[in-house]
Amino acid sequence: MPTDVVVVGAGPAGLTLANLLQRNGISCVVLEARDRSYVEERQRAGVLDHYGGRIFEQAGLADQVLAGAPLQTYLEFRYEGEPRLLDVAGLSGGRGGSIVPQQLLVRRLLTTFLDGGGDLRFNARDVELHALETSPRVTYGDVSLDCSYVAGCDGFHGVSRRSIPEDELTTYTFDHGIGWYTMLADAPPPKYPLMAMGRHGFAAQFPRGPFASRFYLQYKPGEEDPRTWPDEEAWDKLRLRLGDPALKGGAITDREIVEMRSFVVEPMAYGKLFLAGDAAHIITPMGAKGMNLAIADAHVLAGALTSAVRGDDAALRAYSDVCLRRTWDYQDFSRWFTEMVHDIDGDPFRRKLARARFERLFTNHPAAVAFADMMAGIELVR
Ligand code: RFL
Repeated sequence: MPTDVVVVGAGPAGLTLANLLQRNGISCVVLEARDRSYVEERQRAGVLDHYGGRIFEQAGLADQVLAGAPLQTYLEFRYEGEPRLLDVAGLSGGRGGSIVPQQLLVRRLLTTFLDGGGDLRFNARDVELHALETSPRVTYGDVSLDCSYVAGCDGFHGVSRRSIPEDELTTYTFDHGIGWYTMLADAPPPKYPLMAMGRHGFAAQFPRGPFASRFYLQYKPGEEDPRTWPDEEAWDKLRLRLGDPALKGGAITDREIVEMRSFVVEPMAYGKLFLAGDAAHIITPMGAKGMNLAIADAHVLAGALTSAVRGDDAALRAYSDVCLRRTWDYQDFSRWFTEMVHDIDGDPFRRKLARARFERLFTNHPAAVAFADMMAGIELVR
């Protein structure tokens, strides 16, 4: 039996889409290259923005997805160790985000989809997409699936974007010249997400459950290699940059190097293939928009596919333009935020600009409201 939609990838984009399609009565099969435990345990983002939360609420999935999630109220900044609290929820008229670690969101969406009778196939290796311009077919191993549409939700390294002829796409990339060394550690979480800046560089500490924190340290790619830093050196850097000499080092359970790059591909569609999430764009983690953008794409795509299956493909034709608007708004916000909190090349002029930008958040109400509005997420009615 042909299915309406084959969804490639079971990350935040693919699982949001699959659940929304299921709710709308549209048949779909989800193909995931990895096994269930890998997908459920991959730690990345930590905050579902207000708009993302509303998507699940409107779909009647709030209980399944948001249950018990603490609200994000304040952000704490420290400039050269000096603390400042920004009431992001208050400034956005109560539109704070929720603390939902990505692996918890994925686990909950997976369970909801499967409990609803969803068809999700793990370990689907070597997925290939065929006849995307006419009658799409998706194959893996010796399985072949006919479908009306394919949703490419398989992340930056997936097969979907690569299945589009290169000359059909325009690619935009930007290297921010900033590296992050991140460590997940058994260390009491801060009361609020904490970001520190100053002449020693950026550092951050974000809550990851009741007993753990994820720490971030800026480094200069090509000049420094944090993998050579002994743990005590990393803890010392954190104490200095966070202005917290009493910070206790705990067991480090995960380390990662992230070089900040941005990427956008246009259009986010080719024939009957539609890209969503990291398959179409990568954004720096500043502003916490990557996962939220993936969910927002999936929301728009679910509505458009549902209408198309029912005979009206106008929204599907507009899908790429609609999602790219938000993508570029978030890229702009993320770059703006990145420049504000990082010490870029030790450049004194940039330091002054970053300081002015930061101070404006605490002295100019419209500027603070604009910041909080982007943190809450953009509702796309324009
Ligand atoms: P994902 O999560 O990469 O999921 C893609 C899924 O597709 C599968 N796959 C395939 N399946 C079948 N066939 C193939 N050929 C396949 N190739 C891949 C993969 O196994 C996977 O299960 O993409 P998606 O759904 O678009 O979601 C995007 C988000 O994961 C991503 O934007 C965020 O994690 C980015 N991000 C953050 N976002 C935030 O909103 N807030 C944050 O605080 C935040 N912090 C982060 C981050 C990303 C990070 N890294 C590691 C890139 C922190 C880090 C360190």
